[in-house]
Amino acid sequence: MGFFNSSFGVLALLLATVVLPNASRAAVATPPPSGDADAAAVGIDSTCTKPHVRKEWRRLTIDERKSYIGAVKCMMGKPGVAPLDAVTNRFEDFLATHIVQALDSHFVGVFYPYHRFLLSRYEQELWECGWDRGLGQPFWDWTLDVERDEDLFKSPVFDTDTGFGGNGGWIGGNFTHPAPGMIVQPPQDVPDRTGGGCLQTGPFADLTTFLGPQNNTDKKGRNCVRRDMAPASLRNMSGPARVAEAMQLPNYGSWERTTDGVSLHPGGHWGVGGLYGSMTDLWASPADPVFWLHHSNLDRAWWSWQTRDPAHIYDISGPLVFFDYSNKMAGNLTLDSTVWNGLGDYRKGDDGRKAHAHSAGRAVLRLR
Ligand SMILES: [Cu+2]
Repeated sequence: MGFFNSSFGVLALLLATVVLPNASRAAVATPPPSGDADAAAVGIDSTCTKPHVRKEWRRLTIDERKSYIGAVKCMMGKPGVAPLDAVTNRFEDFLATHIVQALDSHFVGVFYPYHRFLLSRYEQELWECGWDRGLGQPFWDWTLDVERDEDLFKSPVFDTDTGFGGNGGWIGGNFTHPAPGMIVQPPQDVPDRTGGGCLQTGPFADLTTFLGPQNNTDKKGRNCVRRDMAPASLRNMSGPARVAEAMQLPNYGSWERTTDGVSLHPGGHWGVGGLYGSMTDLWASPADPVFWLHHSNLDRAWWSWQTRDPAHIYDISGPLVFFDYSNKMAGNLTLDSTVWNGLGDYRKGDDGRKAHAHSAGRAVLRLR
């Protein structure tokens, strides 16, 4: 089955549908006749002869893994451009963007295109920081780490030397009775959680930020990145059975609603973030660098679903307003909708251009 075996070598499609409809449609050929071949083979963008190859983390060489981690650290050492005191580096520009736009980009139709675009911008920053331009943003295939509970803790993705470090230390409490001072992130309990403390191991041990928790963008105290791994949650929401089911969903509307809210997307977030962890934070989850591997796999899943059926390639729908799946408050996303990443606020009616003005011509993530 192609979803697991294909290398997902493709950014060709990246901006092909919703993200930059006018600029890219000219380069877009007829949708592919069938199957899950890669973009070059199906003629999505015939101008892309050397697609960047996104690989599963454990398919990278050890040197490549270290190089990727070095590129993330490089971003953490570069000045940020977001006009917020709490942003102290380039890595945090992306975190700030995700916080400010969280309620415009989750449980809405634009969820997938928004994150595809953000991921692409992050990927370009990695290249600026020395990451191999032949390689794209690596992904974490959740299905490789769910057979037994211990698989998650032993995953090369969470290696303390050549991965993103392990779990946080144990902190008690539950959804209704959290430990003093702890913020519960998901809307329900996560009984299989195993940690909750600050990230203590690996290349990002003791990582902190002023941004978050949740929608905080003020420069108050620093918070640590927390992990609260929940192996059963990962298995139940993002395991092979859920992926197989998701691939059968008939249209973008059902794909988006199911995988964004119920299965694949929350699975990867809760599997690492549990009850207290950063990854379960709807706003500030990109504080944990492993966010980008999770979302790269989610983007790969979307691509796999898109290329399964010619009718899927340009299929787009879903609410314009947070969780408005019955379209009571606003309409549906279309291929002509604008997608942008920046610090402007969709909810105040800012369009992409105003977002640029809003951040004084220094949009955190510029449309190109
Ligand atoms: Cu997100």
